[in-house]
Amino acid sequence: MSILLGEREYFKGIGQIKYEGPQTDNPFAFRWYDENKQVAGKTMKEYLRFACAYWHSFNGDGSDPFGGPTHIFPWNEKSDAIQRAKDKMDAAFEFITKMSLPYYCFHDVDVVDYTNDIAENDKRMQAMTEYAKQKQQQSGVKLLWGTSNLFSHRRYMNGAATNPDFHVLAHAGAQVKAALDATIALGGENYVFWGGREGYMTLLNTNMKRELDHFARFLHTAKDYARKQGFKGSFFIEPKPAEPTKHQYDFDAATVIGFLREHDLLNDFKLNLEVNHATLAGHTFTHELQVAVDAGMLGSMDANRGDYQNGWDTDQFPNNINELTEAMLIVLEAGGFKGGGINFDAKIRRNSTDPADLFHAHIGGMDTFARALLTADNILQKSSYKKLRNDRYASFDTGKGKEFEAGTLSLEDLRNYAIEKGEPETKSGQQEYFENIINQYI
Ligand code: XLS
Ligand code: NI
Ligand code: NI
Repeated sequence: MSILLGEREYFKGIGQIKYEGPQTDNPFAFRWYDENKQVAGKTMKEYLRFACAYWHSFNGDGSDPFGGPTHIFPWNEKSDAIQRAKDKMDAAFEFITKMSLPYYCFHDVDVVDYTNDIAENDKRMQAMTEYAKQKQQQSGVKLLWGTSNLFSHRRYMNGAATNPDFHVLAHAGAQVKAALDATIALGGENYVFWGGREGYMTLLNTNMKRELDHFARFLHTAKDYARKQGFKGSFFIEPKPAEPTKHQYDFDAATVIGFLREHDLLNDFKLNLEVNHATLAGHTFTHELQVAVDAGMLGSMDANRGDYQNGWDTDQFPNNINELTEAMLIVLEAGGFKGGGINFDAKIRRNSTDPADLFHAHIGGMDTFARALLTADNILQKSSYKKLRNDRYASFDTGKGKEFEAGTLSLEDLRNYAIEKGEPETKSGQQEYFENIINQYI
């Protein structure tokens, strides 16, 4: 991939980020991410399928509830909305190609500012779709997924598809239609639903059953429309337990899988799992991954990390090699993502104000994932990890244990076996040994 510049260069003085290996002193180089290196039968680039998130990288201005923007972007200078959106897209593709990121992801309103006029919004999105099409063609960068922001506008304060007012739901439909049209026109490989305000603030004013039925009906309606337009990709639901609502209906992986099954959506939908959302749900990220993998529902990943002291979605860039190694063990054993990839749903801090900080953040995240992938692959290839885990279940491989798994033993059979064999010997779970294997290969 070569750098794609627009009319002006936004990240001056920073060139293409290249692999230089673990010994390099260059902060603008990869130590572990070597896109052409083969791991588990694919190149790193094909395995990890990294994506840049438009919202945090080119819209997130560092503001928080206590203060306004700290990131003043040069691509926001023009007054015309379309021109501003084009400048931002120039900056985005310059960054994405300098980083050699193969994919990007966006919400409709990240690409271009929306108004209260649906026809005007559609016109803006169509203009930007044409522009993005050229950018993708010139650079080779692809769209991993598109989505619609159904949570920022005040009309969505009581939810979008789960709003008690049908009029609001219809507006959400209009917005999703346009975002789907754009995603399809750009060859987007997937489409994401993150249920921003699909939940409740208090059950006192909420008919949960009705809202969930509306949500399912909305997803069916959107899915049917996209399929009719020829969309072949996956739809992903992104679980999160709370924030901004007190309770979000897509609480965690298990809840979403149950919902999709109940409403006959399992064939078209998979999960987009986010690290920080798992933390907020009181789970490890590996728990969420394993639940999804076991159900054949692992679609994609929003990579970031939370903060051990703060209970909100801090969306920091990933840097924990132990945690990611454990995550990549699960992804590798599952044979990779089902159509998705690794999207950096992460933002630099409010006080990270140098243009270079966005590079450091992505370099760190990509290197940590690459190193985790290599480590996990080594563990699976060279260590006793898999054997140790399988051995714990050996009693189900033969004899009565096998018969139990096959469903041919009765409760009386279990009792007879217990009496015949007497008290079982204690068997260690060897947790510390398992933990040491991870560190041994890092
Ligand atoms: C917010 C979500 C959001 C989705 C896309 O917490 O992570 O960024 O990924 O709407
Ligand atoms: Ni996300
Ligand atoms: Ni999030």
